[in-house]
Amino acid sequence: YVVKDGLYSYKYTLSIIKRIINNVNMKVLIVDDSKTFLESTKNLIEKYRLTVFTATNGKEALEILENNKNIKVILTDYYMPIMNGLEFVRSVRKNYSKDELSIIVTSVTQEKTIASKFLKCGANDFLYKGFTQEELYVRINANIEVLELFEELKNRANRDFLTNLYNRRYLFEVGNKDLKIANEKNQNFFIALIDIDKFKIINDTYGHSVGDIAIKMVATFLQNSFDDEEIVARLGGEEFCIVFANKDIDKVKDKLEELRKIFEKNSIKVDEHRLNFTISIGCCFKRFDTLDKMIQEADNGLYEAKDLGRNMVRY
Ligand code: GH3
Ligand code: MG
Ligand code: MG
Ligand code: MG
Repeated sequence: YVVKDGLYSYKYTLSIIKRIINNVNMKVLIVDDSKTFLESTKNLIEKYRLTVFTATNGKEALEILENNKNIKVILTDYYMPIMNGLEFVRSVRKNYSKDELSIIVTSVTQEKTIASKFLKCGANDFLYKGFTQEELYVRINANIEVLELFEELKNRANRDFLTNLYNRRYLFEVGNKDLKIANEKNQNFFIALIDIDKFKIINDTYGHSVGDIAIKMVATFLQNSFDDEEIVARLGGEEFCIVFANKDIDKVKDKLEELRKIFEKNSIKVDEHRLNFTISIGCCFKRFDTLDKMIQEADNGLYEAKDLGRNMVRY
């Protein structure tokens, strides 16, 4: 697609191919009062395998933005009816920050100060109309690259290095926000702490690196056992926390019991070793004002489970 109309370095070509494969979900919104510009630019960008939305004015564009997830790049005109490009960019930036959405401005204007005006009010890039196909591609590509770097950075801050589950930092930040909402709306909010039983024996018997693989496998299993609505986090060591917002209490209890049984009945295979271990779960089904207090409460349940012989769910 893109690669054939110019000479690109190997690395750049690879990054484009990767993007074409990965970013089927990435969407571009073009805002311009010229229907011919919209049509021709849409065609160009679609060759790049990005989904394109078009709007003929800022108001329409804001509506499209609100109703569609994953719009990552906006290409906007300056002179337009209803609201001009500057007003449009300011409105967009009220709700969408630069780490989630890039704005590229295109205009025929020859005003020397216009690019800086746009950049100051929240645009990322400025292109004079009459740009070549290649320049458009390269600019969009560069802007998407920056968004991907932000994404990578957020992942590194929010995810646990060993398991790629959410880490403690993310759990407390997002969990407390969700808990606040649940308290305001008087909705169910539960947490479960899961700790592997006698994990030290696994480390002592098979070595720390086998232990690490086991922790990773448990993490992946837990992640796949819940849907996107639950927060599945690694609290540390071989201890995990699940947050259930607005869920039915009986269904959660059944689910946790089911999980306990799965570990009881199955073993994990690491290299030539078969590891047999169980898990203990402590829960908190009562809302407190902070996640910290809920975790303490669940930890009491976990302690009881360990005390009473492990391999059980306590609330
Ligand atoms: P209990 O049933 O009481 O939970 O016994 P336990 O042996 O699992 O004890 P505890 O939960 O207190 O300790 C967990 C052990 O897990 C301690 C440590 O050796 C090991 N551990 C903690 N983090 C890691 C890790 O990242 N990798 C590996 N391989 N082991 C870890
Ligand atoms: Mg115009
Ligand atoms: Mg343990
Ligand atoms: Mg532990």
